[in-house]
Amino acid sequence: MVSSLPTLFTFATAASLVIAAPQVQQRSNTTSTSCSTVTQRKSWTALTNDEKKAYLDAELCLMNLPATAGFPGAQTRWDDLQFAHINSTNVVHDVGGFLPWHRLFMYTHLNMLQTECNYTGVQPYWEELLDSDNLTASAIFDTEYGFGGDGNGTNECIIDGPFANVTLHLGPIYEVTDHCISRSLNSNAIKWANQTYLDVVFAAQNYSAAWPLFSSWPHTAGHAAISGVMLDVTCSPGDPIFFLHHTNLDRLWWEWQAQDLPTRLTDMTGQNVPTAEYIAEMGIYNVTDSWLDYDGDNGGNMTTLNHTLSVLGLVPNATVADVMDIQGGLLCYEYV
Ligand SMILES: *[C@@H]1O[C@H](CO)[C@@H](O)[C@H](O)[C@H]1NC(C)=O
Ligand SMILES: *[C@@H]1O[C@H](CO)[C@@H](O)[C@H](O)[C@H]1NC(C)=O
Ligand SMILES: *[C@@H]1O[C@H](CO)[C@@H](O)[C@H](O)[C@H]1NC(C)=O
Ligand SMILES: *[C@@H]1O[C@H](CO)[C@@H](O)[C@H](O)[C@H]1NC(C)=O
Ligand SMILES: *[C@@H]1O[C@H](CO)[C@@H](O)[C@H](O)[C@H]1NC(C)=O
Ligand SMILES: *[C@@H]1O[C@H](CO)[C@@H](O)[C@H](O)[C@H]1NC(C)=O
Ligand SMILES: *[C@@H]1O[C@H](CO)[C@@H](O)[C@H](O)[C@H]1NC(C)=O
Ligand SMILES: *[C@@H]1O[C@H](CO)[C@@H](O)[C@H](O)[C@H]1NC(C)=O
Ligand SMILES: *[C@@H]1O[C@H](CO)[C@@H](O)[C@H](O)[C@H]1NC(C)=O
Ligand SMILES: *[C@@H]1O[C@H](CO)[C@@H](O)[C@H](O)[C@H]1NC(C)=O
Ligand SMILES: *[C@@H]1O[C@H](CO)[C@@H](O)[C@H](O)[C@H]1NC(C)=O
Ligand SMILES: *[C@@H]1O[C@H](CO)[C@@H](O)[C@H](O)[C@H]1NC(C)=O
Ligand SMILES: [Cu+2]
Repeated sequence: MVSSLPTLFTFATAASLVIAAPQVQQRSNTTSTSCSTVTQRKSWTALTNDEKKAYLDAELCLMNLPATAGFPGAQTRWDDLQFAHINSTNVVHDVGGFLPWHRLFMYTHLNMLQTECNYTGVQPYWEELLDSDNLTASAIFDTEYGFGGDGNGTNECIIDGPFANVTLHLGPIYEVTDHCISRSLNSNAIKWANQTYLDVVFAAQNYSAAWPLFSSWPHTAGHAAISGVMLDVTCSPGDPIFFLHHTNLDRLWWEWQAQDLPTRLTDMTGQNVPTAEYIAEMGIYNVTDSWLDYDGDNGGNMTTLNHTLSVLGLVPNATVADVMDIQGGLLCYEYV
């Protein structure tokens, strides 16, 4: 019934398909003490052309601002942002902190757009479910009000849209090289974002069961469907579609949390180091003891609410507890 998974980004399969209709509860407002101005996050297709243009221009702005963080090889603020992901890859994938860290990373990216590029619009997401039957028809590939289309030619560089001539400086994996944004659209891979797989994810009754499913299916879907830079486990944030994809994944995690908020605002677990198989398959670095000393899990090998989330200072360190509620102390947004 469900197809096998590609190697990259995957490490778990569901034993069985259990179909359940997601039912999102109204959230209680009692936990949100310091969230007063709730900003909206919207589907790309819900933005006006002017709003789309403002977002695309803000991304280009980050790509043109000079690097300031001192990260090796980084030349632009876009590189700085990408480096935070590259350097964290081996502690934020194949681990329980995968979803919380990427939630903080989405916050970091939007914060940079707002504070450094004067962006005042919303964070959009790519509603992949709606494109799961016809990838190439997606509005995100529009050449004027989107991210441009497929790669073309030997290096699969994109050749149209606002990012056609962008030079990335980091990647592949840990290398430092100049290269284009590449893509190689895969209409089969986007099917992992379809309702069949979402039903399995949403049937999971706890975070322990849910996070590997989120990672395997809706997560792999967008990465493998775009492919090229997006399929590079460390460097995928080089393609701006990454942020629409991961905001969508964040939305799905939130909808899952919202099915049982009293429990799921604090439901956290999962290994805090990737499996040796994952590290070997991805070709990423082993996790060092110095990081384990700092991870906040109190010497244990499982992710706790006290687990440290770091984007290397692009925003201050946070804990998993800080990002469990999208309308908690640090975060203040809703999905519409
Ligand atoms: C928050 O909840 C309280 C009771 O639980 C309710 O009286 C109040 O109207 C709610 N406020 C908002 C803004 O929804
Ligand atoms: C992170 O970057 C530093 C250089 O700033 C490097 O020494 C270290 O090996 C990197 N770690 C990982 C896990 O990529
Ligand atoms: C943002 O706005 C400020 C104040 O108007 C301006 O000085 C700055 O150049 C703007 N930044 C960008 C990247 O446009
Ligand atoms: C996908 O959408 C495109 C553009 O709207 C259309 O030309 C094509 O026939 C569609 N393909 C399928 C399989 O529905
Ligand atoms: C690549 O670009 C050439 C020239 O613009 C075009 O003729 C060709 O159809 C493109 N191929 C793909 C796969 O998009
Ligand atoms: C990219 O470069 C080509 C060739 O110089 C040019 O025709 C095109 O307008 C450029 N596109 C963008 C978005 O800058
Ligand atoms: C989702 O995609 C799988 C193939 O990966 C297919 O078997 C299944 O029928 C699709 N589900 C829906 C609802 O289209
Ligand atoms: C989590 O839920 C799954 C079913 O989704 C169940 O099999 C498993 O025992 C539960 N694990 C814990 C730790 O509660
Ligand atoms: C964590 O440590 C416990 C106790 O040593 C062990 O039983 C368990 O398998 C470990 N879990 C992982 C994911 O390494
Ligand atoms: C990671 O550690 C394992 C053994 O613990 C070793 O076999 C492997 O070569 C190491 N990988 C890297 C990339 O250092
Ligand atoms: C929480 O993490 C910090 C380091 O980030 C550590 O010093 C502290 O002991 C941890 N607290 C608990 C209760 O594990
Ligand atoms: C943030 O956390 C990282 C570990 O993830 C640690 O190396 C770093 O020192 C922390 N930064 C601050 C300012 O505490
Ligand atoms: Cu990632």
